[in-house]
Amino acid sequence: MFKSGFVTIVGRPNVGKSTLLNLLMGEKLSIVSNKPQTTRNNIQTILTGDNYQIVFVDTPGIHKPKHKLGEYMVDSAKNSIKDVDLVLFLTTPDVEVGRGDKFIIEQLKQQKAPIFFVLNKIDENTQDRVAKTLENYSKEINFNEIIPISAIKGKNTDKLLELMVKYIPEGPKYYPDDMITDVQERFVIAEIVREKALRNLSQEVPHGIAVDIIQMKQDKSGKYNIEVDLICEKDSHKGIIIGKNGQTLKKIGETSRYEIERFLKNKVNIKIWVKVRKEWRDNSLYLKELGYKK
Ligand SMILES: Nc1nc2c(ncn2[C@@H]2O[C@H](COP(=O)(O)OP(=O)(O)OP(=O)(O)O)[C@@H](O)[C@H]2O)c(=O)[nH]1
Ligand SMILES: [Mg+2]
Repeated sequence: MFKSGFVTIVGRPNVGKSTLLNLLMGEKLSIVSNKPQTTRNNIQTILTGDNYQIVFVDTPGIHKPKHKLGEYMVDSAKNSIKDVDLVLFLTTPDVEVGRGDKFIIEQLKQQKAPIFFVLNKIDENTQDRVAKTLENYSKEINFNEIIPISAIKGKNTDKLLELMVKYIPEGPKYYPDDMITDVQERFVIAEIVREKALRNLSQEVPHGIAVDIIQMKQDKSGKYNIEVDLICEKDSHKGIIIGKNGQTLKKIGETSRYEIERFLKNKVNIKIWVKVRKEWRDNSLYLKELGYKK
């Protein structure tokens, strides 16, 4: 019997949704950083086994939006729980159920699919804390399964996969075996640059950053010439991104190039232009242009 289904991963920002997705896929497809609100779009990936195919949806962290971009992100995540076969609700050991998670649980109560309570980051928490969190969350809603994991260490994630296969229905293979994602090459490249920017910048700047690919050409030798706009919100941020003697921008460029080369399996030349667009996160037209569509 072949089984297939859509499985969405939801939770607050920074709980490790994208880390878990990458681990399950065995490949990095969704960017990860230690800053909340890293993922901005629903990212669909496809895991095909001998007797199953799971279509995962990684989603932006659900939070209280402060601008139109945030609204788009939260709407994307909320919409992902409609019409799926299984929901993975991810959180971390916090003992008390916070307001953010209470809000998500309210959303989960309004849908019919089975829900797994996946408690991540058990590697950095005591057993006692894990146990108390499990107990408190279980009072809020009836979960079909409760699975403590560490996405970074790959702890208990085999068990999680096994349970997912158990819960998804009998169904067809939706996608060919070799297809692992529905996102475009250009999207992956823009995301890699955004990740490197997030990782090389301090707290204040990253949230207001976007990446727009303005050119991508391959020469005869196969080498890619890529030009991107790195968009920020303030002149002062532009200075921070460029850094002293251009050091920060150089580092963003080098680390991006390295990873894009691995992704494209070809040599890459990358030019990054830093641009300021005041309050772009509240500009509908501009959000559309960047692919954050309503
Ligand atoms: N210690 C520990 N850290 C983890 C684990 N899983 C993820 N992290 C870290 O948590 C941070 C956030 O991880 P992400 O995967 O980007 O989290 P996310 O839920 O996708 O975040 P958003 O996209 O912002 O909603 C990163 O610094 C990860 O390295 C884990 O199992 N243990
Ligand atoms: Mg993420």
